[in-house]
Amino acid sequence: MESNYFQNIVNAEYNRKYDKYITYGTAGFRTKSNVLEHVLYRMGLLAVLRSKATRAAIGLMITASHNLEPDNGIKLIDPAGEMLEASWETIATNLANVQDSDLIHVLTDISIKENIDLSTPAKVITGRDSRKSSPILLNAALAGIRALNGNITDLGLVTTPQLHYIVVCINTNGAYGDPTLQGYYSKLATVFKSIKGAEKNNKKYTSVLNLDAANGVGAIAVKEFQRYLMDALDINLFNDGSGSLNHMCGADYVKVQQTMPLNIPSETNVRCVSIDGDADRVVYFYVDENNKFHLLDGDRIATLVAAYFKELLTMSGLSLQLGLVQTAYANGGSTDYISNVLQVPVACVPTGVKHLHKKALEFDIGIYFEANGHGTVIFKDTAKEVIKNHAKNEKLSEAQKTASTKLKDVIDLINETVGDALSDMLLVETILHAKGWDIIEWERSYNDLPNKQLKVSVRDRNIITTTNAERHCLTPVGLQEEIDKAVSKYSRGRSFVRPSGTEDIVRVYAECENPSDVNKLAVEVASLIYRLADGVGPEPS
Ligand code: 16G
Ligand code: MG
Repeated sequence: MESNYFQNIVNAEYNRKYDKYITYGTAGFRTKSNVLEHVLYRMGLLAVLRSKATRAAIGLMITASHNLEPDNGIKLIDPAGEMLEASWETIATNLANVQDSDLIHVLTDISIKENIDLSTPAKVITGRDSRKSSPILLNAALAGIRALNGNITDLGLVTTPQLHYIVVCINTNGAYGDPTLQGYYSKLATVFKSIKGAEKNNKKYTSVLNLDAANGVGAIAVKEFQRYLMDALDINLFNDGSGSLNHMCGADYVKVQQTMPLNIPSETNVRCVSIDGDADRVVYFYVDENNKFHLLDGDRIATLVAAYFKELLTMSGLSLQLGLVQTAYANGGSTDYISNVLQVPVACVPTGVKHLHKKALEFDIGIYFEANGHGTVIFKDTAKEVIKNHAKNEKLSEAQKTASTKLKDVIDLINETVGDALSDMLLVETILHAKGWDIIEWERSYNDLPNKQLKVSVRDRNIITTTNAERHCLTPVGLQEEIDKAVSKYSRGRSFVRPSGTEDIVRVYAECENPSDVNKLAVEVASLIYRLADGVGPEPS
């Protein structure tokens, strides 16, 4: 059957027109949009095979997240809402790079090696962000899916987390939720309103916030949410799609530059939120009376959420295992606070959602967040069952009952399938409201160490290899020793380097106690890379 099955896939329109090697990286393929058409076509083909292999619906999202407008990309979403399984990333890379004449052969090979029953029906759910190049790339993907007779549900303009959500809803036959966008908005907004109750404000908490939607697809989702939330949250929307995507705005810009995004008014102590171009990351920030910028990033959200869950578990009398997962980018201040004050177990894994998600699955309630604002909370099915039954227990005290009901309800506020900027924002708002905190109170829980990130261009970034969750550099030989020497000069100093998975550069992270030293440390380490790893362009200074 194999040779016949693939006979319709030859399509000159989607021949390979670009011969640079392209890799399925941290979050799929991501590069200049004008070289991606054949890749999208091939990923349409692959999505059909993946669907047949897993006998479930697969998601295909066209986005380059926080990258600027000229870029685009694609990620495939596995049946349980997770990132594509690692072994298939290699398959995807291979398929994207083969010559057109080898395509049928490679597809046949995949179907044999993966033992795919080609008569199994296939279903692919597609979505795209708001980039101008996305419709063309979507057509290429749809052509690929159709060439192998896959069934298509195209959701049109959606955030990445909305697509993850709908894939899971479909694959659980609606048990996770109604598999529509209306279902998504309604599930989250309903539970948000019900937990928050009729009181809009509470002590220092007010329901007003300024939201920077990065001029991305998240702006559409925010407008929809506003209809469902009604006046439960007063969102002032900025960068709503009328300006250029991710340009001096959005979660990545705010996190890396540690500055206000374009267009957000500098209103003293007003809670501000930035999401990224596909709305799977969120950070908070504000400016104080001295016009000083304050960032509350993924680490802050993680600690706020961990403290809230710990409190609810203690108050409800449940002994479920709570854990938090971070990456090397987590600020040392947050890690100390989580371990020493909250006393919640904390794990460190390599960058990339798939690593955090996997580790978080080990806990009954696993909270994971990257400092860049990507994260969520996941619950073991058994934990959900325990919480549900506990909330029904008639013997509980009033306080225990309230806490366990809150715990049960808050599960529905969380998009467990992947980090979701808007669901995370609703969770943060719920917690701040419950505590009666403004953003200043929230920031008070611990002090971040001053930190700095730099990029270094080198001839081949893969020269840099790391271990120990990217905290230790293995090659080039000698680099780690030099970094150690540099770090030892600064109180509470820490620095690490790693090749980016999304850009052709090496990233440097540095933190230390004294704000005036952090630049020095970052530049010192960046110069070491430049010298020991064959830097190109100007030396960092
Ligand atoms: C992608 C990852 C994110 C990671 C970032 C690192 C997903 C869905 N997203 O955006 O988790 O933090 O890449 O980028 O996995 P870098 O390798 O360029 O530093
Ligand atoms: Mg994103």
